[in-house]
Amino acid sequence: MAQQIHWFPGHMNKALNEVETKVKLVDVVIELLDARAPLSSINENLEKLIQNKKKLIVLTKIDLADPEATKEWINFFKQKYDSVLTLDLKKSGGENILSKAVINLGKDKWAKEKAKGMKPQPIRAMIIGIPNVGKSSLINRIAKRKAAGVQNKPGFTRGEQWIKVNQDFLLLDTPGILPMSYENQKKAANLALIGSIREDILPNETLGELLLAYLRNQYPSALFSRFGIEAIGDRLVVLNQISEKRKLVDGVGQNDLKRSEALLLKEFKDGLLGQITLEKYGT
Ligand SMILES: Nc1nc2c(ncn2[C@@H]2O[C@H](COP(=O)(O)OP(=O)(O)OP(=O)(O)O)[C@@H](O)[C@H]2O)c(=O)[nH]1
Ligand SMILES: [Mg+2]
Repeated sequence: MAQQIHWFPGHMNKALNEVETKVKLVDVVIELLDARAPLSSINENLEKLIQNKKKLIVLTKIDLADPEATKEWINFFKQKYDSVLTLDLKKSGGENILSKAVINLGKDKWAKEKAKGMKPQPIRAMIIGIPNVGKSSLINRIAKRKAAGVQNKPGFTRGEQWIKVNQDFLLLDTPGILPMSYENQKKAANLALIGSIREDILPNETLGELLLAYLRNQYPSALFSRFGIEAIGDRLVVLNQISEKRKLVDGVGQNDLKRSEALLLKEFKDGLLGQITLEKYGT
């Protein structure tokens, strides 16, 4: 790759410390992963911080992901984590499923409290995830429905706001944001393609090249149907066809392949190429 991606350990440590402080307040950590690139959107450093917490994995943006690939990811994560579910945050209705899953994970805690003769306390949870994965959308959905329940609970760290989802479930109203480490170039590229890290961190040309190579290999039908391409040849053949179909020419009337590549990237990001998953289980 033409350009190395740099990341900043100091920045990462600061963010992890912040998350670590918040994690201490909760029983359940809800980690959001983008269904289009779930492994790339996992933060491995986080695992160390939340060892003794229950973890609920939520795959977001399933409306944009390949449904077959999502099924396989669900099976994979079920073996690894306490609980897994998918949410399309563009639609309502997922909130109850989330609430049930969180309460289920808190049952051990209730058993312990009962054994000590205590009244079972609500399960406290927080949402974490990389930029753009849907943290605020999920919190807003829950908070809007429960606007009256947003409150400052005494006994918790001052300044922390809790959303009373129901009598058994309190959600911290600020999510933990995890910056990514860019050590792994493939992961960084996936994160740029799903909009979680800035595109200019990678040379645009490289991103476009990676996307096109992947689509030619895994989703040729998306290229056929979106751009009316007749044959999937090599990269230049495809870019030339996109230029022709979309009438992208430069000043001297030649096919503008750079603009074709930029268009491909943009339309992928806007979900116009259909449901596409960038990393498949087992590959
Ligand atoms: N198609 C689709 N878009 C979604 C979904 N969830 C969130 N989005 C969109 O993704 C973008 C980011 O969502 P946010 O909820 O702001 O994500 P966030 O994790 O809070 O992002 P940061 O605050 O930047 O870390 C928004 O444009 C949302 O509308 C989903 O399930 N499907
Ligand atoms: Mg947000």
